[in-house]
Amino acid sequence: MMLAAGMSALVFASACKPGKVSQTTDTDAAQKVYVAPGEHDELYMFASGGFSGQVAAYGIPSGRLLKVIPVFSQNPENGWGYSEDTKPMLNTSHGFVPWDDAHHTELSKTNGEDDGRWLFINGHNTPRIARIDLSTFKTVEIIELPNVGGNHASPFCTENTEYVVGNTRFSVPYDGKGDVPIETYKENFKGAVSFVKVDKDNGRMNLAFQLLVPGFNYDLAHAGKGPSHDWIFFTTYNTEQAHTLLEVNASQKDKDFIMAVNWKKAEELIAAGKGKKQPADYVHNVWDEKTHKGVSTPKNEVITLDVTEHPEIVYYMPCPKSPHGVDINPSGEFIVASGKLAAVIPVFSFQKMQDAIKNKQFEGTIGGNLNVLKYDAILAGEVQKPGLGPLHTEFDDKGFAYTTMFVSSEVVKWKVDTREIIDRIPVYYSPGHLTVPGGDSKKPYGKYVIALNKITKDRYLPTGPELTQSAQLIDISGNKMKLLLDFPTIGEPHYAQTIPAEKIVKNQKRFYKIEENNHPFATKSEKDARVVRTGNRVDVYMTAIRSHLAPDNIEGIKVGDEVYFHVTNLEQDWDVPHGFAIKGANNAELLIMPGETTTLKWVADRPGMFPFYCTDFCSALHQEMSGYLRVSPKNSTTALKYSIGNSPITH
Ligand code: RUQ
Ligand code: CUA
Repeated sequence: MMLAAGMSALVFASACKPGKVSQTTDTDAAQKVYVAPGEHDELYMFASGGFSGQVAAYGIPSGRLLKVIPVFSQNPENGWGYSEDTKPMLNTSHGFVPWDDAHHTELSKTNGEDDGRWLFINGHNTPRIARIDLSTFKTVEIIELPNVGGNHASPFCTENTEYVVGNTRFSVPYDGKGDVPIETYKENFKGAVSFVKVDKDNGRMNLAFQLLVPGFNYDLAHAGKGPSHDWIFFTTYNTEQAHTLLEVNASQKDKDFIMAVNWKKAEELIAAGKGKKQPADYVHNVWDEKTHKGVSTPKNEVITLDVTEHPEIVYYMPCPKSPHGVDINPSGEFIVASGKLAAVIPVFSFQKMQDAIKNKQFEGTIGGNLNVLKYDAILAGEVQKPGLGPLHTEFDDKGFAYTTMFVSSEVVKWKVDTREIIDRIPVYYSPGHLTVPGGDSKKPYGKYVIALNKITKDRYLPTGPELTQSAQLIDISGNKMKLLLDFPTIGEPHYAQTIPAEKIVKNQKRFYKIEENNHPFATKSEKDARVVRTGNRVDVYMTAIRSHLAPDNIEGIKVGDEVYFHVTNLEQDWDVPHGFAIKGANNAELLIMPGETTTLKWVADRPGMFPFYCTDFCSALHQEMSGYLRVSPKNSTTALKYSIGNSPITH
């Protein structure tokens, strides 16, 4: 019955679209979000694009979109996933996968604080974790995760980014064991928690080990900090272990669990050789900033540890009902779970949880021998009547928590110590995640909360059957929350993290040093520009500098030739990319950063004259930055020839 009520409330929220709702906006809201021309925003917000597979960077408080960073997607704007150099970044054990469902952005942390070095994001559908370098705003690494179906509880990092962690949303039989009847779910389907080690100097990721865990749906995660440093917490749902009509069958029980994992102990067990090597196919793609190329390396083994053999590293904390988000407050003492079908927000005490483990206050077991802690023994208190459909919580610098209510469309402010509700504000509509700057860290910056709304209905000009999704900026500097601004977002922002701009700005890379360019086809000076034929492969070593491409006349290309344009941007100055495009190119253009070399493959498909040109308006003579390539029939005797100006290029 409880279930039916919860379900219909969820359905109601998205089916019934109310008209204009009266609202209060702060009277000087415009001033608070106005960033005068030439001025910079105070914060960056990095939001996932959901099914766009991308990340978008916005300035806050203005809400201005600064950049879209392709991650698991191809992007014609800069050739990501189209150029020969970037294609390996989208390689997987399933081949080239140029799309994913990217949910959770996670800033790297040092001592529990956002350090502005890297941004991690999950690929949910074809399980992967990506790392973006925030000095270049570029995806520099993607690692695939084996044994996982739906990498949703991911990527969350431990207090010093020792690991980024991911867990499976859809439990599955482990790789290679999947050809079994679906109705054998209970015996054959399992979860796997991936611990990806992050090198503290260069960020390099490495799948260190996987914990094999019971076959539930693992939804979200957050690592502890301070006293809870050694632990990471995952929400579960479908602990009923249903495999069909989950909408009903996965909501039978009054309580699901938070799975608490002592990752420090797990790490020790692995170091002591307790793990088992298992065959597993996955790939690891790394961008090399010196060669300006991605390299994809297949892997075939993972170290696993079955937690049922080491029950001291995993405890289950009962939690009402189908919890979604799990969030740890800045001090690391309180663990907040948001049961999307629950009427309260339970707040657990880490200290009480440790005591309960010591005093063996258990109320059952899972998987034979994993202990379930007693709810009452570990609870600090409940936030009563918070609203409908609590999903996610973030924290400010003053001891308050902010929770989104998906069904009742509001953000609720409550006091962490006392669980008392302080304020609530409607948002339009159905918020999923929210972000407070530094809001999942040890030292929140506070000042704003940004609600990420799933449904906007009447808030914006219509755009066909699909309306934009949006963010709402709310001032939390006072006692009462005040709505300041609506701004549309790209794709579906699931999670976003927000960080003071100064932490990012100081690390910005302005250009790549040409003398450090180790691209195998780099051309470091115009006099080295050339065209080399090897059978039907033609390599064009081309340079770009304001305002010409060299060579700019090429003849002797024949139908069927595979032509590789390796374009080196010789500029050594900030913000002077050049572009490259040629007629009939069936991938994309290139956008080449200063000092970088990038390769475009193009096949000559017919005789004729093919103009090529720079696609980025780089100078007053940008329109002059162009050339011609002549294609002759396959059997023609046209000699290979290339030049710029009146004389051929000589070496
Ligand atoms: S999840 S709200 Cu990945 Cu909460 Cu989207
Ligand atoms: Cu180079 Cu336009």
